[in-house]
Amino acid sequence: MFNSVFFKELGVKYPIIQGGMAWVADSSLASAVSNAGGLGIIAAANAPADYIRDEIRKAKKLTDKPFGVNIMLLSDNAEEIAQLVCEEGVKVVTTGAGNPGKYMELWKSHGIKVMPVVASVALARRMERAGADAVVAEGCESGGHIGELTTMALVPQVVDAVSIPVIAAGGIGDGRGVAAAFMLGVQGVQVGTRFLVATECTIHENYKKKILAAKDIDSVVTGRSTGHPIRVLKNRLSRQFQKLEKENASIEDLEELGRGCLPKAVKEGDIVMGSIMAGQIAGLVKKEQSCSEIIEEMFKGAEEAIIKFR
Ligand code: TUI
Repeated sequence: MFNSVFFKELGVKYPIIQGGMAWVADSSLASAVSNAGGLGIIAAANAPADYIRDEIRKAKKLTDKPFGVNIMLLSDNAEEIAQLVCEEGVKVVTTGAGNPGKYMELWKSHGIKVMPVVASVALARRMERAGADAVVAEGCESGGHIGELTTMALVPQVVDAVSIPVIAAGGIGDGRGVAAAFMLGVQGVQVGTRFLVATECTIHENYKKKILAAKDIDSVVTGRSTGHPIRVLKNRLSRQFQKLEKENASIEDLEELGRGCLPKAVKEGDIVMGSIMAGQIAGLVKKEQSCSEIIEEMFKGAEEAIIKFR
């Protein structure tokens, strides 16, 4: 039912992209998603170029299907990673937390399919003009760095504003979410939070347990005052962050508190003072499953949701 021309041309069976989750989305997760018929993504985040090169090479050994790399544009080495994906023959690039305009020509000249993540109509339009192959319209239900608009409000406005394919992200965790997103006019979905608990996701067990135990209202947005709003699950760190923001702490002090907190949660399993980035849909995620089970279940559920209303 969900036959997307765009994904078919990419050689991807199901129109689903795995979110480029910083410190989480490695070659294990990306290759598992690609092998399951989705589009797996390795997140470059703030990692050194040599590490990303190794992850790309590992993924090539683990899957013969296409996969992509997410470039986090706030990173100091974004430029280096932008070059690296060309050298390594990566097929797809997604970007986050900024405007990738200055790299577009380079990527297009290497035949890379480029899908910037956008949080506004204005950036979607600019990306289309710059030659993007698709845009991922990401609502603020998402985990991590977010924009202002919800998925329900952002996605149809982006769909109306551009002629390239649009992929919906933010708050999509099961078949009903996939079906709803398609009703808004998209050609695919991007899913992050549900893949956090995939068996092939290598994050610390404590992080997975926190996602599985999360309720609907357990996430909060911190960092609005720094200009980098981040959605995380509530814990002692998020409460300290909120307290400092209320006291009008300086950006330097807030950045100091947040530094290194994501790997602390992802790698060390410190769920008290680590940053547990997750979307609002975490409350819906109730069991650990393989990437294949997650994807098959989501598309079967989407078909059922649509058939119900025929
Ligand atoms: O990028 C994300 N999500 C992320 S990146 C990340 S790592 C990080 N760690 C610490 C501080 C900041 C980031 C964790 N989660 N999602 C894609 C996304 N991009 N969401 C929103 C945006 C966005 C927002 C504003 C993209 C562009 C933009 O404005 C750019 C412009 O020039 O208009």
